Amino acid sequence: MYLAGFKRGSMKEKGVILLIAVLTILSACKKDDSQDIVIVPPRALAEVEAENDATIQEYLQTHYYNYEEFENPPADFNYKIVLDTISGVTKDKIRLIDQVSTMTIPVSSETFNLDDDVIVNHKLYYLAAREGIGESPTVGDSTFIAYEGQLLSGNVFDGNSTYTWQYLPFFLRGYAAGVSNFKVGGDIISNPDGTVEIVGSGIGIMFLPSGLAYYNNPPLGSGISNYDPLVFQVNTGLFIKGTDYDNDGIPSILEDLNNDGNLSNDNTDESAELSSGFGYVPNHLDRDDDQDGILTRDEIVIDSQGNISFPDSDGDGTPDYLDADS
Ligand SMILES: [Ca+2]
Ligand SMILES: [Ca+2]
Ligand SMILES: [Ca+2]
Ligand SMILES: [Ca+2]
Repeated sequence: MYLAGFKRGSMKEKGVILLIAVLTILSACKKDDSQDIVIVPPRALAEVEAENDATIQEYLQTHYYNYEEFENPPADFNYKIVLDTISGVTKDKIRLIDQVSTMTIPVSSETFNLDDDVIVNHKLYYLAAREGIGESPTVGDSTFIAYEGQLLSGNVFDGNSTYTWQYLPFFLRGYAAGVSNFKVGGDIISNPDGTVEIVGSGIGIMFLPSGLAYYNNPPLGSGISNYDPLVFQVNTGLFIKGTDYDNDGIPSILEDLNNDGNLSNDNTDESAELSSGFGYVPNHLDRDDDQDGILTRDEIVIDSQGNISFPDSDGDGTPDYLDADS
């Protein structure tokens, strides 16, 4: 699975994360050993974004999907979104560009180690072919989902047709954002062959510019080239509302302190972690968010209704769980 940077599992120790970071660095080094090292700096974010957006728009203007099958499903319909070119006999089909919704996501050039320090708005295009009957996950939730990733050329590079749990912050930023637009289903039906179906699950598709995907660093051997826009089709089955991945009492989405939809850039104790050799553990994975030796769970109050409050003992405006000196 190329999508995953991490696998779901118990990731309670900071050491595990550090180990993953080390392994990632090791594998990055290995890649370079086998060839002459030519370091090509990433292209400017604004330039790539404009180019990707034009490419995606052109695709959306010239393609349609099998919306008629979704409107009047044949008995044996598999509820897969099929994309095709508009031409000849299909010239009257409704273009994707007239059916998609968009969301705008600011991306910092820092994300790709560019030092021009700019924020570039990226457009993500999405469409629900079948609206789910449930609620929508946030970008901080675990979702039970089936997906398929393809390039605009139609080449499929990744996918899983059965539902698996994905903790969205571990996946591509654009993918998590796209999924958060879709609704999940309801009851679970177990099939004799061990697979499950979710009644009324959501079925949707999204088109991501590379700045919300792999940019200049696609997985080796994936068939994805640098700066390729990606298309993901998803079937959203279930999600865990208020997922609290580090189990510190605070739902992951509330650990996105700067509220930018990216959970990996909120790390209250970053300087303490780096100086103590712990590595970088963002708040949504950190059980002691201020590194003061008192677990976050013991620095917040959760009442019998599940409401969370954040005491600020020294009244300095920083709640105790984010305050290393109180
Ligand atoms: Ca954030
Ligand atoms: Ca931390
Ligand atoms: Ca935390
Ligand atoms: Ca504290």
